[in-house]
Amino acid sequence: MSKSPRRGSGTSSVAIHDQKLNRGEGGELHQLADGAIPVLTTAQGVPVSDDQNTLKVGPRGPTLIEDFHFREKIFHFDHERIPERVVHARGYGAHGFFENYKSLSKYTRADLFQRVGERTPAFVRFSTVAGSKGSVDLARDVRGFAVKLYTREGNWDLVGNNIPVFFIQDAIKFPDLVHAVKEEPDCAFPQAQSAHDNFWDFISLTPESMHMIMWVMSDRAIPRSLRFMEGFGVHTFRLVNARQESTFVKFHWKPKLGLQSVAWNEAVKINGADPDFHRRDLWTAIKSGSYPEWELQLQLFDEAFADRFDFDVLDPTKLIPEEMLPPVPVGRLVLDRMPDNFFAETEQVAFMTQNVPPGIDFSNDPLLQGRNFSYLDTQLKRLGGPNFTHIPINAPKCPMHHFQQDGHMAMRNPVGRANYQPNSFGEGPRESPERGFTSFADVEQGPKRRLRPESFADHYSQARQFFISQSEIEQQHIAAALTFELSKVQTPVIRERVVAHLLNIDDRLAAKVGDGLGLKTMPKPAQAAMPTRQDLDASPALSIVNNGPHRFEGRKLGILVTDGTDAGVLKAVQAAVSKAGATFELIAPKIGGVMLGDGKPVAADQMIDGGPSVLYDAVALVPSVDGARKLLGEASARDFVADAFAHCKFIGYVEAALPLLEKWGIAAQDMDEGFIMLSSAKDATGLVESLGQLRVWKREAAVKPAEDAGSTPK
Ligand code: HDE
Repeated sequence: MSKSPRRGSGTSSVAIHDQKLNRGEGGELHQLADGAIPVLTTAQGVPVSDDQNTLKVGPRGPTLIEDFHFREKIFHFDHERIPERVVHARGYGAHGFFENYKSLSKYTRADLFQRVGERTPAFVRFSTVAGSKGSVDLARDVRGFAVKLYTREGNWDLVGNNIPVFFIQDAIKFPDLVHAVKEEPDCAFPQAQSAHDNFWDFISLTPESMHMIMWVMSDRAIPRSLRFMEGFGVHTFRLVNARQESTFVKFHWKPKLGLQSVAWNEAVKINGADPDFHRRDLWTAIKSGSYPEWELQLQLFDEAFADRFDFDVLDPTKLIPEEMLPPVPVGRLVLDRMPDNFFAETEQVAFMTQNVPPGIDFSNDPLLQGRNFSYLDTQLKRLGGPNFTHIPINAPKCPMHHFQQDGHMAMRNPVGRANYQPNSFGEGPRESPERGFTSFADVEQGPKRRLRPESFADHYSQARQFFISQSEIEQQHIAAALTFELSKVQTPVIRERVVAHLLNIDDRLAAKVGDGLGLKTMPKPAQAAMPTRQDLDASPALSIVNNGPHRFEGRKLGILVTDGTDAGVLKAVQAAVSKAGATFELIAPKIGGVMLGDGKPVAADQMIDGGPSVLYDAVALVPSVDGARKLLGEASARDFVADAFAHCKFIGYVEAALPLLEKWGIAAQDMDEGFIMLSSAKDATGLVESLGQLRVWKREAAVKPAEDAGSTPK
């Protein structure tokens, strides 16, 4: 080993200061004109002379503790992480605005809802619940949909989910629920998955969770994009107007581009191919100017409606069907800017259900009441002190005047003498009975007890209503998801207990899952506090498939190309996709690209291994005859096509692709309406029109035949 003094692999900053022109590691040129590049300093502002080597005694001697630059650098690095969120640790945020369609002054004095067209700045963080910060995006899970609105009368946080109901009815059960769903404490797996004993054990012993279970076993729990999900405030809240009149309200965010989910087998593969699939999708959309948008819709109702509604509006395991109480559109939320820095904004943002401006108030939903305690508490742990409202992402954008002072990392410090009130010096702010937040003066009375209200006792009727509101294919997906999840449960009695609950929801569903699990005999239906109501009408609004967006806008086509690809067809497909407001990627045998049939080179976005078809909403196979021949033995190309077929995607193809389809087991009779021949450039428009249906779900019967009902366990 050489004993001569060494520099690190980078160029030392001494050398950098000495030179006007320098070559970086990659050989690229850095222009180092005086003043153009700032001098590296310590956090105290001391200029640093060498950032490549610690201070040592002699070239090979021990490191000196007086090396304050090294110590400060490592100290800060050691403390870079803050505790991740106990739940919703994995998330992704974006900035935007909310804009009113109309004034809601009749219902609320909330300042942000008073003036038509007014925009309120917003920050939204989407999340999964169970996994840690580094877990995959396509876990089967509820998605958080937390919205912070920086109103002129204080921040309003609507901390919602993409599912309108919740697992439990009382906040005191939240730690149990979360412990159960997270990785098991001894082995520390499985990560970001509910498919394990502890979760299903808890669920099987908690019948109030059944409605939510139907939702999380449905395709809602594996959304295609954060842009294609609904959001819900879940609880009943109150709007309170200037006359102190209260109207109950449920908040709904409806995605402009419609709802869309992926298939479970697809989700599993996306997690491997691109664990950041949802992040990348949101980042790419916003950076390219395709701003996702949601409409805020309100279900507004009074005490009389609440009294005659079938269920208790304070029970967070129940929803109000939209057909019974149509939501009213009141404004739109647009996300148009990604954070400059993930940590500063998305990681440090502190949502709190108790952040409400005057005009918005709580109901007595016991889950909401518990949350109002939890969120403030959790910020202290995560952000390290009481001054987290000084962090820009959490700071209101309206004036603030109060006497709170000092504490860790205080950034805004009071000036003047009086830091209390009342005071004799005429200093500082005073409260305002007119403008200030006033709680709705509801009259409460009753014995102080730990009690679950009788009106919360029906655990199955809305679970059944959700199930019967789904299309057949969605019902099959629910049965398949339950079968998959319970197949990972190793304790047979837990599996049976869940099936016993399903018997209270729908016999066919229970039979299907029982059969899928290979139960020899069916259990008895679980004991129910109240019998399941059979008279609730289906609610068509609850289906994703029956409410398709009928357009390909915002979606992505994967186009497989090879050397010799017909340039005319390719260009026509690209143009038609762009015209529909969608995007495409070219997938080629090599990332360097291909030479098209017209002799022009074109760059690829992905090589076939790096761009499996699960990353696209649909595919087009546009190889040349020779290119297709070369792909015949290529396993990744086979998967590309086989997965697109199995996941019921639309497949555009040129004649030259037929040998590929045939070789990979797709015979002429398998080619349903989801196969669209691209004989010439003219066919591209037809292809893109069909793509608006998003999936050919009826194909699923061919690729995944339904279980034989005759084998139903007795
Ligand atoms: Fe949360 N929840 N939660 N939650 N929740 C948190 O707050 C809690 C519940 C939701 O992107 C925590 O800052 C309790 C329902 C979202 O930063 C914590 C109960 C709904 C987010 C907490 C619930 C939610 C959280 C963890 C039962 C949908 C992420 C970190 C009473 C309406 C917000 C944090 C973000 C985060 C507590 C139930 C949504 C521990 C006690 C119901 C979207 O305070």
